[in-house]
Parts: sequence; C-alpha cells; structure tokens
Amino acid sequence: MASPALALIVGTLFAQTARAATAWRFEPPSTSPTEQSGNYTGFSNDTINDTEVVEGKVFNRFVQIWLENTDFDDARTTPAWENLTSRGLLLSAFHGVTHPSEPNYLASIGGDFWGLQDDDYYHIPENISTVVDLLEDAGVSWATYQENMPTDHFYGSSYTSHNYLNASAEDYTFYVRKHNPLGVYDSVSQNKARQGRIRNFNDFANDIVNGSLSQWMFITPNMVNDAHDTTTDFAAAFIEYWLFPLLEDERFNDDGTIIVLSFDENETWDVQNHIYTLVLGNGLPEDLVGTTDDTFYTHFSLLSTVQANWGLKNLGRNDVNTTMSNVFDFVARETGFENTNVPEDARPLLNISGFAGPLNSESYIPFYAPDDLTAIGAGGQGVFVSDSLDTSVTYGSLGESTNLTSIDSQSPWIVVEDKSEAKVAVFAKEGNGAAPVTTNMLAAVSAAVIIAAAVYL
Ligand SMILES: *[C@@H]1O[C@H](CO)[C@@H](O)[C@H](O)[C@H]1NC(C)=O
Ligand SMILES: *[C@@H]1O[C@H](CO)[C@@H](O)[C@H](O)[C@H]1NC(C)=O
Ligand SMILES: *[C@@H]1O[C@H](CO)[C@@H](O)[C@H](O)[C@H]1NC(C)=O
Ligand SMILES: *[C@@H]1O[C@H](CO)[C@@H](O)[C@H](O)[C@H]1NC(C)=O
Ligand SMILES: *[C@@H]1O[C@H](CO)[C@@H](O)[C@H](O)[C@H]1NC(C)=O
Ligand SMILES: *[C@@H]1O[C@H](CO)[C@@H](O)[C@H](O)[C@H]1NC(C)=O
Ligand SMILES: *[C@@H]1O[C@H](CO)[C@@H](O)[C@H](O)[C@H]1NC(C)=O
Ligand SMILES: *[C@@H]1O[C@H](CO)[C@@H](O)[C@H](O)[C@H]1NC(C)=O
Ligand SMILES: *[C@@H]1O[C@H](CO)[C@@H](O)[C@H](O)[C@H]1NC(C)=O
Ligand SMILES: *[C@@H]1O[C@H](CO)[C@@H](O)[C@H](O)[C@H]1NC(C)=O
Ligand SMILES: CC(=O)N[C@H]1CO[C@H](CO)[C@@H](O)[C@@H]1O
Repeated sequence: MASPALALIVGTLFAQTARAATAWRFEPPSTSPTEQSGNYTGFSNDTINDTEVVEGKVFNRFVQIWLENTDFDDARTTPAWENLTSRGLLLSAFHGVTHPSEPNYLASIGGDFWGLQDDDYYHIPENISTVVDLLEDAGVSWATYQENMPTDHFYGSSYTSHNYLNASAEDYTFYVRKHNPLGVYDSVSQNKARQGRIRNFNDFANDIVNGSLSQWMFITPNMVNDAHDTTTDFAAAFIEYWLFPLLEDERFNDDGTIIVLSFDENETWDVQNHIYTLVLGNGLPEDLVGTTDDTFYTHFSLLSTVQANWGLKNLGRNDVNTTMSNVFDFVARETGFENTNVPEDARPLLNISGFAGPLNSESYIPFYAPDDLTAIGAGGQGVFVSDSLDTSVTYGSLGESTNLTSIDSQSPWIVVEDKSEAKVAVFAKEGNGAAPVTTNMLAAVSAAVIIAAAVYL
C-alpha cells in the first residue's frame, strides 16, 4: 500500500470530490430504534443483566453519541439540529484534542491519545486503564453500542455487509473499529467479564425493551449515519429517525438522563479543533434549555464530568489536567468543583499531532504510568492504579523517543493479524429487506474510492 501520508492526501481529495458530487439519501436501517433488524447482521443473544442504579449527584445516566467530520456552521442550519439546539444546552467552546479520528475516540475514555496520529489497526495493552475501571470501581454500569458491528466484541478492523441503502449496490463497510474506542483497549476488549458490553444496535433494541440500558453509554452510528461517508443532511435524517423517538422514550431518556451529542473532530484541520456539542436529556436543568455555555471544554471533560457526578477515581492523565478537563458547568456547580477559566488566547492549539507516544511509531516511547499518582480529580478521589501497571515507568522517566520507521521496525501495538471478515450479512428475518432506492446514489467508482479513503480518515 502507498504511504499513509500519500493515501491520506489522495483519500481526502477523492472523498471530498465524491461527497460534493453525489447525494446520498438516508434509509432507515430498521423499523425503529427499538426493533432489531437484519440490516444489522447479528441479532442479539442476550441482554445486559444489571439494572441497579447508582445515584449520581446530578444525573443517573450519561449517553455519548459521536458523529463525524462535519462543519459546525453547516450542521447547525439543518432543521433537525435547530430543533435539538432549542431543546438542549449548546457547549460553544467544546474541542477535539488532535487529528484524525481514532486518537480522539481513544482520548475520550483513556485520558490520552498516546501520540497516535493515524487511524490504523491498534490495540492498547491490558495495564492501561480507562473510564470502565473507574465506573466499575463505583458499581456504575456501562456499555457501548456500535451500529453495524456484526457480533459482540468483534475484533476486526472493519466489517462489510449488505448495502441496505441500495439493493443493487456492492456490500458496504458500515462498521469500523477506529470509532469503537472500548474495542481498542485490551483492558476492556480482552477481559471476558467486560467484552459482552461491547454491543451492536440489535443489542441496543433488546436492552431498551428489557429496560436494562446502562448508566454510561458510548454510541457510535455507522459510517453513513454519522456523516463520515455522507453529509450533515444525511446525519440529520438519521438523528430524526433514531434520536428523536428515543428522546420521548422513558426507558432511554428519563429525568436523570444526560445525552451528549458531539463530533470527534473539526472537519477543517488548519483551524482550532472546535466542535459542535449539544447537551440534551430530561436530566438537563430546565433553566438551561435553549441556552449556551461558553466554558472551554475538551473530550477530557467527558471523563472529569462523570467523575464529578459519581465521585469516581481518576486516570491521572489529561482528565486531571486543569486546563484541559473543565467539568460541565452545571455539574461543577452542583458538585462544588472549581473550573479553570481558560481565555481564548490561552487555549492550547488542539489541531496538531506528532507528539511522542506509544502509538506514534516515528516518535515511539513505551506505554507509561501517570507521572503524579497523588492527583485528586474532579470526583474528589485519587488515581486508579491497576495491578498490572508498572508505576516506575512514567513519561518523565522515559528518555528520548525512537523513530521506529527509520530502523525499519513496526509499531508493537499494530494488530498483526487482520481479523476483519469481509462477509455479507446473513438475514434471519424477512428476506434481505432492501428497499428500492429512489434517489441519487454514489456512482460505483466514487463508492470504491470512499471505501479506500475510509482506511485513513
Ligand atoms: C433494511 O433497510 C431497508 C432500507 O431502509 C428497509 O427497507 C428494510 O426494511 C430493512 N430491513 C429490515 C429487516 O429492517
Ligand atoms: C447476562 O447473564 C447471562 C447468564 O449469566 C450471561 O450468559 C450473559 O452473558 C450476561 N449478559 C451480558 C451482556 O453480560
Ligand atoms: C422538535 O421536534 C419534535 C419532534 O418532531 C417536535 O415535537 C418539537 O415540537 C420540535 N421542537 C421545536 C422547538 O421545534
Ligand atoms: C448471536 O449468536 C449468533 C450465533 O453464534 C451470532 O451469529 C450472532 O452474531 C450473535 N449476535 C451478536 C450480537 O453477537
Ligand atoms: C492550527 O490552527 C491554527 C489557527 O488556529 C493555525 O495557525 C495552525 O497552522 C494550525 N495547525 C495545523 C497543524 O494545521
Ligand atoms: C471548526 O472551527 C471553525 C473555527 O472555529 C468553526 O467556524 C467551525 O464551525 C468548526 N467546525 C466544527 C465542526 O465545529
Ligand atoms: C495540560 O495540557 C496542556 C495542553 O496539552 C499542556 O500544555 C500542559 O503541559 C498540561 N499540563 C500538565 C500538568 O500536564
Ligand atoms: C504496560 O504493558 C506493556 C506491555 O506489556 C509494557 O510494554 C509497558 O511497559 C507497560 N507499561 C506500564 C507503565 O506498566
Ligand atoms: C522517521 O524516519 C522516517 C524514515 O527515515 C522519516 O521519513 C521521518 O521523517 C522520521 N520522523 C521523524 C519524526 O523524525
Ligand atoms: C445502486 O447501485 C447500483 C450499483 O452500483 C447503481 O448502478 C445504481 O445507480 C444505484 N442506485 C441509485 C438509485 O443510485
Ligand atoms: C433476559 C430478558 O429479559 N430477555 C428478554 C429481552 O426482551 C426480549 C424481547 O425483546 C425477550 O425475548 C427476552 O427474553
């Protein structure tokens, strides 16, 4: 394959050309978000069992839904977004932490992006903790729901299945691992007791019907519904199909629910990494509905905010960096946490990459423990230290980084055997269910190029 950098440039050009030249039209993958569908490949085999609720100080459920690479100014003008904006709290200074996608997803649950500057097929060793350790430590239930992931805790880098948008088109890569952060951390995906919580949208339908949705959820729509391969209008139609009814559904959105609808990164790389973020849910204080909060937040705020709410331990990473991890103001006020005022001209640039780290093979260092194991985070508690963490290996203790590329070495954290199964879904219900498509679809050539580009974006 061509060098990643070249593929990135070529891929970006083609993706933009293809996007501009075609009009995808949203088609619902199921009859409703609470019904299972053959379009999602694997039907659910079980339900999440625990239904116990650990009371938070401000909310009892925290739902994150991430969309992709869309321009804020573009998104806000669609009727669906205008509607949601009027029903929610706009966080007008929320930021991604780097580029491209995968490091942002990793950062949101691990407190660091480990120097990653691409979207390749990685795993992170078992001694590195995530928000899952903090939640379980306090008995808070959690799950991730990945649309079009074929089976629970699927480990492949992507999955290609029947194209439900166009019955005569080629199969399509709807699922990608790079948008599934819990799948990348071995402490979650290789832990037998945890892997059943890396679930697909058929499981979501099953769990909501059984009244067993978890208290912390990370939800990733597929590559067309999250706007990655499509447009903001397409994603807006998905939001109307999927989120609008769920906002009216008590089993998902009750008076203790907070929903964060956000993006992974800004589409434009040469400006500050500003992203459109809305807080919705019946748990949002009523006087905040339709208002704007201009506090400086980043993806690390997603960690500090849940820590503050449930009085959790912290990871000792950027989740305790006071510049980078302001707690959502309405939560900080209730929990007595003091946020840091970070004026616009003092904000770090978050559109850059190239940092040394264990996932940067041009500037490689081993996985490190937090430098300060005495840090107290937004939950008022200390650092969570896993048994397998070597606390003597800190960032500060590591010397110069190594350029593995220059010595012809591969990153030790690349998954060597690609476990993707480029297979078509087997339909267990009512035929293949594909509807006749009545709108302009991608020409076959553009579709092929987009699939190729998706490897790097
Ligand atoms: C799959 O999606 C298509 C397009 O929306 C729809 O017509 C069909 O009914 C869906 N199949 C199932 C089993 O829901
Ligand atoms: C729920 O419990 C059953 C029986 O113990 C188990 O087989 C299943 O894996 C559990 N479900 C999840 C999502 O953990
Ligand atoms: C938003 O959409 C919902 C569902 O269609 C509708 O009930 C509600 O009135 C709309 N709200 C606003 C402010 O437009
Ligand atoms: C349920 O089990 C079947 C048979 O093993 C499998 O094909 C399917 O993908 C599983 N569903 C999920 C969501 O893992
Ligand atoms: C990051 O954004 C700033 C403007 O906010 C710009 O000056 C800079 O060139 C950008 N950096 C990169 C690597 O694109
Ligand atoms: C990207 O940042 C620019 C400059 O702040 C802003 O105009 C644009 O709306 C942002 N895009 C997103 C996706 O937030
Ligand atoms: C906090 O993050 C900022 C921005 O990345 C960085 O400049 C600063 O050194 C960090 N502070 C600590 C204590 O690590
Ligand atoms: C974490 O585990 C990896 C793999 O065994 C090892 O290379 C690394 O040094 C460990 N780091 C820490 C801080 O424990
Ligand atoms: C690492 O080495 C490669 C190959 O020699 C070179 O192209 C690249 O610029 C180097 N990267 C850094 C960060 O020095
Ligand atoms: C559906 O896909 C086929 C095969 O790629 C293509 O020829 C056709 O134009 C597509 N249909 C629409 C409505 O775009
Ligand atoms: C464990 C449990 O209650 N499972 C039920 C979940 O809901 C489906 C119906 O959607 C039932 O078939 C399961 O038995």
